[in-house]
Amino acid sequence: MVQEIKLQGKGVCWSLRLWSAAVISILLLSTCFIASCVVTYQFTMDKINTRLSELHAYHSSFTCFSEGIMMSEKVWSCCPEDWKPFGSHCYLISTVTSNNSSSYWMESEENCSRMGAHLVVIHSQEEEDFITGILNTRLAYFIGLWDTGGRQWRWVDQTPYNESATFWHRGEPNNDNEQCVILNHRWHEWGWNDIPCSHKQESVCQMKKIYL
Ligand code: MMA
Ligand code: CA
Repeated sequence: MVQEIKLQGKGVCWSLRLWSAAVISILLLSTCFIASCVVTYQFTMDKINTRLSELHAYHSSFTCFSEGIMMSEKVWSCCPEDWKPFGSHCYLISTVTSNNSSSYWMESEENCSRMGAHLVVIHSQEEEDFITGILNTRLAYFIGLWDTGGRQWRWVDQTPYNESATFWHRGEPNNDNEQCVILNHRWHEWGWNDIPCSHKQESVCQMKKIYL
């Protein structure tokens, strides 16, 4: 009888130790988990805030859209107010105000860049279709493509000019003295045309979305 009680006492002692070890481990693990959440959150917020304050110099408010279907992959993408979102970019139709310029194309690019953007760069049929869908068929718009000389076409964001993703009108480009490019509607079709940089045209600006 006495022996039995002793054995029971030892058992209680061991299970108590095991339980304490388990509780302490769980507490330690949850502390680590919470700490890593706090650090990750702080790091992400710092990155977003830096990008937002950079852009707040040009834009006072933004519109954000939720992307992704599953809760786990849900992100917010933002464009400055009045800019239109498509893919990973935001787009704005813009006009320069000056009345006398030797290069309205250059002025248009500078105007975009004052907003933290650049003249639009087009790399796919989908992007071409989205952009032409927001334009007025009676107007013409500068894009971020120019001839550095001798028909060497270059995009303003330095991405490579890919001949197989170009949307020139039939017969264009047609003139070595026309070193800037517009998007316009001709013969019921949107397309690109080289024109003199000194012509005054509307323009399309583009910038990367901000992801939250
Ligand atoms: C014509 C055609 C174009 C050229 C513009 C210049 C109206 O279109 O020749 O290729 O760029 O003129 O204004
Ligand atoms: Ca032309």
